[in-house]
Amino acid sequence: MKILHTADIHLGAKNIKLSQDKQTQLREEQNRLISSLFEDAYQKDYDVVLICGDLFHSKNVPARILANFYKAVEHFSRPVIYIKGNHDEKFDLTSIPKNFVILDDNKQSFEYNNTVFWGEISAQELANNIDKTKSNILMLHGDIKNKNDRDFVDLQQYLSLPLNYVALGHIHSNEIFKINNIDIAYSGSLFSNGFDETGRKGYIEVLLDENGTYEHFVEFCSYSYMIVTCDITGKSSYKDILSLAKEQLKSCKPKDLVRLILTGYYSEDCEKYLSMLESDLSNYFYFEIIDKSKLMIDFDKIKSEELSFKAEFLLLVENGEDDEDVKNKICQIGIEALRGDDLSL
Ligand SMILES: [Mn+2]
Repeated sequence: MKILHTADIHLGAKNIKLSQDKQTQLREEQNRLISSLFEDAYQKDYDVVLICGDLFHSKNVPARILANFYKAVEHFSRPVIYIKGNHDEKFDLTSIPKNFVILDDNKQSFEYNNTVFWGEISAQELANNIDKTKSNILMLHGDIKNKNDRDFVDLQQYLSLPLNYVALGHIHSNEIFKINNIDIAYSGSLFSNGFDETGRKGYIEVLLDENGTYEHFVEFCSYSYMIVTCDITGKSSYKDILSLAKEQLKSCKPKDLVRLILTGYYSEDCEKYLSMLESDLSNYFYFEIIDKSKLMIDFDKIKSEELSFKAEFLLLVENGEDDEDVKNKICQIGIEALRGDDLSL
């Protein structure tokens, strides 16, 4: 049996920080990706698709997105098995395609090709109903580690049962592991929806045969949110900063949403030309720079300057009664202000 395990698709989610135009483009891309997910699943002969919760972001998903999703599911024609997550608890699932199987309180299992898929079932009930002669796959949505999470799931109590695979949803990064010799995985979210979800996104391919269970992550989403840090300490010109930033951005693709964070210290004679840097580097779907770099101030050199306003300022602060840390902070901000720079407040 060949299974495509996904979760946390969050259809209808928006990144409100993006312009309306970019939001629309991203939404269209997600629609296209949903169609191609099920088309690929069909072409590559997956037997079933599992969706472990948070398929919808809220109960109000635009009709066009829903119609596109249901059409893709229908086209796949084999079972698409779904359990609800905390985001789609209240979603109305009335007009769904025939091959879309919902596991909930009313229907706790679904059997296909000698494999039983279980969802929304307590460990006790599962223990009473499980049939060892078949393959058994448990689907859960929740946090298995953090007991304080409202959606905590106590996985341990299921792990003495004869399960072949546990498909998890809720945590948005993918993770494959084994406990008590049972293969378990979080597929992670299919798309990311912000800079708090960086890295490549995709699904888990699970192969089940008489010898065991094998699974691996398949990168699928065409874009990622990427955060790249660039320490400009020691760079003496705009050209140097630009080439360092280019080097650091090497792993980013044109379809990515990229945040470049400048850190470190730059010398007084080095100009960063941030807007030029932004336009020289902006080969991405979305690009932003966050400048956290600070001016490196050679206090001794400034103080030795004659008839200098900056020198007068530093001496004034130095003779004050604040402690050293406060004095340094005042000097840093004062010199930045005198240069007309952004203040590192
Ligand atoms: Mn989620």
